[in-house]
Amino acid sequence: MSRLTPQDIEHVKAMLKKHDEELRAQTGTGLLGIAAEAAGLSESQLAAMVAETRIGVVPLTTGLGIISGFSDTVQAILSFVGADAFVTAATDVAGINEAMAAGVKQIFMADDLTCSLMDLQTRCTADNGIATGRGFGAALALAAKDIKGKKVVVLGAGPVGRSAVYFFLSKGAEVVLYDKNPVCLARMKDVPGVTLAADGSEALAAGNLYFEATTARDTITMADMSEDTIASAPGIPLGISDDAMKKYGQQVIQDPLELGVASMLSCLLAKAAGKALK
Ligand code: 2YJ
Repeated sequence: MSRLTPQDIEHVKAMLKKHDEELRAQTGTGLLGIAAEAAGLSESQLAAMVAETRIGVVPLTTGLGIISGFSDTVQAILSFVGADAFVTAATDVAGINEAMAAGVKQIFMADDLTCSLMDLQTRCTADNGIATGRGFGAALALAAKDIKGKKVVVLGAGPVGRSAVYFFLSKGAEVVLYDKNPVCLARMKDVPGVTLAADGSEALAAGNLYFEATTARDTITMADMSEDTIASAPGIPLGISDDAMKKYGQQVIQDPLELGVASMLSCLLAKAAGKALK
């Protein structure tokens, strides 16, 4: 699992509107619409739910400590999609107390292992890894118009990759999966609709819809891309090589935090409303 650096997220706040427009050009809908798709909601259903939120974002100093700009950026993303969100002045337990005193309905917190959005009334939670898989999966499905019956190549069988695999299967796609860790890969061997590849090249040769959820660089290079390729790439650092990005960047859906946080919100609100995520 990668830890975000302040550099990864320094431009996110200022570029939210532009990123939303880029996503719209790539997928036909913006951050809110993609998040809605990730949670099986319509955009208007999600907008109505989001309008009822009151979210405290609590910075945590534990472990490796505060990531400069992290909580502010999370708050900006939540506000951008219509939520009522604020960052507590205090950190850690005092921050939770502050949020409770302010009457929050949801709390967002992240330490070195877990990034979670919690609903206080229903006790539902949304995990960043699972939501990120669904958010970037939804973006790829929307960009490809319909993925039913199509092959989707997934690189990386960690929490994000696995969540995307189940999302793609729920949409009727076939999945070709590769992870360099044989133990992670073997865990998925009996999942119907999933074919395990022997290596990255074999996986990438199987289709032109890519989901890159590894923590390695250059897993997808120029030779793997063409005019027909669409890649959704939540992995940090970005797995698409620099030259491939230069030529095919418009076909790559990518951001460090926006789709993940927006999808945490949609997945949480869907679960809190009693909707099972397929
Ligand atoms: O509050 C803060 O500023 C920090 N405690 C934020 C830490 C953010 N955590 C991470 O980046 C971890 N790698 C966990 C992310 C889980 C993603 N699935």
